[in-house]
Amino acid sequence: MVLLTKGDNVWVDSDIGVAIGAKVRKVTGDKCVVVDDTGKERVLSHQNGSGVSLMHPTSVEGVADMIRLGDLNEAGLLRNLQLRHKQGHIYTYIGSVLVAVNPYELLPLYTAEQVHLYHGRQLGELPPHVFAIADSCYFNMRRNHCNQCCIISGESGAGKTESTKLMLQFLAAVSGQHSWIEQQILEANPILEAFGNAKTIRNDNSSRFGKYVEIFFNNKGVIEGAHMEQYLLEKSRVCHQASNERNYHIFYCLLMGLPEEQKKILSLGKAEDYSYLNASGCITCDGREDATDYSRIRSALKILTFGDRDCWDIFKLLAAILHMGNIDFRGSIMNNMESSDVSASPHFTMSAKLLEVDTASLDASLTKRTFLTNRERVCKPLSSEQARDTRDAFAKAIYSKMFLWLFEKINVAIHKKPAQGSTQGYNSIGLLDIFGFENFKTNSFEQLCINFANEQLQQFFVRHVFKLEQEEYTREDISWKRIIFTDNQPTLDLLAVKPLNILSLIDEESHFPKGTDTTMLSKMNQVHKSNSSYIVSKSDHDIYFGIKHFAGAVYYNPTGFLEKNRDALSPDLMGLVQKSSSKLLRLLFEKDLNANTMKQNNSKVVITPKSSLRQVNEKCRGTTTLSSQFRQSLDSLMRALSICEPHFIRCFKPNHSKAAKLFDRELCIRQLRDSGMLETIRIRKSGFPIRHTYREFLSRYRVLLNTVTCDPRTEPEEECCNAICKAVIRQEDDWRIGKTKIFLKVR
Ligand code: AOV
Ligand code: MG
Repeated sequence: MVLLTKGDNVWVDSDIGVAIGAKVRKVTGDKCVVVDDTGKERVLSHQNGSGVSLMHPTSVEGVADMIRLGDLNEAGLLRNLQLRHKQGHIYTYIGSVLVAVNPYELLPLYTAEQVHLYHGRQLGELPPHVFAIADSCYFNMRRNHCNQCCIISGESGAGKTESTKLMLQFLAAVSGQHSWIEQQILEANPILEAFGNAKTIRNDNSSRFGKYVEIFFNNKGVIEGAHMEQYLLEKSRVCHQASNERNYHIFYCLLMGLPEEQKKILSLGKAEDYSYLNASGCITCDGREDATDYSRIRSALKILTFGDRDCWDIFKLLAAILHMGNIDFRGSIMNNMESSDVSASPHFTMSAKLLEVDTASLDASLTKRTFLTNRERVCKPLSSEQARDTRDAFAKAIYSKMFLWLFEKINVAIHKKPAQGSTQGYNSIGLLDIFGFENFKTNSFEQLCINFANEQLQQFFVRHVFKLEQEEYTREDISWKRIIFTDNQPTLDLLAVKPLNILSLIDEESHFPKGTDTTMLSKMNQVHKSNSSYIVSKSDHDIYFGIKHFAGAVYYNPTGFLEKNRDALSPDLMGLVQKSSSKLLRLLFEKDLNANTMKQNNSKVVITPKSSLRQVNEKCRGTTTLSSQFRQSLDSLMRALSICEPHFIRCFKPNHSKAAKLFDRELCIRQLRDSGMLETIRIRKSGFPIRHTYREFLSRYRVLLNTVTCDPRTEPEEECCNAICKAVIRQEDDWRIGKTKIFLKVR
């Protein structure tokens, strides 16, 4: 045991496998009493004191930039975050990466004075803050005339969406015009959150879609417009929620906020009345005022050019979805085949009325399904279970298409094309707030897509921080300590790059008429059994497969994968939509309807009762699957990000109870590990993050050059740079002269 005296700060072993800080209280003989950071008293002796070491002074008080930590290990990072969290400092830097720990309470950090304070300051000049990152984006954009992006990551409930809103608030404030367009951009949020966020067990306001917001600035640094991209709304939530979770906020807001007379017209009652809302055992959400939110959403809709008529049409469809959820079916046997009938109910009649279709057509399209093959059209009755699935598929489709339409309409409102010929000088700042890594008890197709997106972002981060950095040092031929880092490329290869990768296998099987979830699984097992990122199903009866993600292994249940990926409505429902008098409903399905008509015209239609259900062909569904759409939009996102100067915010969730001032060490160490923070810090510390070409450097720091020793008119630029560094920077190790650039360390 190291020799200790009273008052020493030390590291001692803890039960979660990472050392914890402690203070020496008493030393008697070979025994030593310490109190650890959790307030627990321990007695150390020679027997159990082997893991004890003295704490570096930087860890005692904590540092604002963790690059400065002397104890550069997990314990050091963890204690630093914990200490700062306790002191009310939720923000900490790792070089230029911001770590934000969710405070779960309102802090007085986001006032107009704070905006003013952080505007125009260098990163690190003031205490770490999300505004400092926003200002850094703004400053770099204006100085370098280069688009910026900020990638905000972290697990569910860590604070990504709140950080995004704060960034936006800051940018709107420094843009300084208080213009209509700025207000519109800010007001888009309440709408998107109402329709795209829900209470989950992890987060009372969980975003169930990803978004990338790009804000356009003119050459005076004033906001001119914005564009938003959305990724993969979780549509299953419209029909089912896990226990204690809620459907999308908008449903509850509608039921609580809509004036009585309008509710009457839509025949709406209480949330408890609807099976799409009452099955999860959770109707209200602490801290949310659904009625107040309703007015907030109404006014936001107005600001974003949704007229009263638009709103009424939206509400009608939302009401239709709720009524549809209450439609039930009775099973029966018809011609030796399972079939079903709609049970008569006011909900059924109301659904038809709100969808503006006649009851007979609605009935038929929910209880029968037509299959088009190349030669014929076959109409099969559906069992009551299949009819329920069809009903749910319709409700989900209406909702998700409505969400897309809202997005598009908002984009039209906030997008202002730069005036002709003035595109020069326009730059943008993009903010990415995407769903975090997910690993639930049961993981399905949605989790696979979400985790795939997170792998891509992790790779982007890894590439930016590690790979590109190392490559540049090699290219510039400068010496430095090589860092071993975890590269998640093998997992990405398995998911989407290698031939017969997981996503393409899923896609292929979705197009294959005879494909089922089981055939898909057995192909995956067969092709990837020896891939070290793949976890093969344990036996032929085991239905799970696993993927080793950068943030841990996830086991997926492939049941429903193909159905979800095909993402197609029956031709009967498409026909129903086509016949509807509701303009909005037809508009939502416009693209699908066009595609569908083309298909119908191409097929000769013959009805033979013998045709099997199996004879489904992909021509009757859309040819683009959900996963390929998602991949395309992610690809274009990655391309967009790759031409920006990136900034990173890593959000941390301090505890699972949404409580202020509570820091769960075990939860936080996992997040530190998953996000590769220790490696980030190591590379930042050993690397040279500031770099300039010789010319840039000279033009900036020429004043520091003692022209007696080195004259830029006669000496090469390289020599002059070196001379400046020698004169100004004391430590030899703090700069490097590369082949074309000069590299500097941060201190
Ligand atoms: P997420 O976006 O990362 O989760 P949110 O941004 O929705 O998480 O944050 C969750 C909740 O934490 C918020 O509703 C706030 O109550 C609280 N919170 C977060 N950041 C702050 C802050 N800076 N100040 C005060 N409270 C905060 V998800 O979207 O579930 O992955 O899908
Ligand atoms: Mg969110």
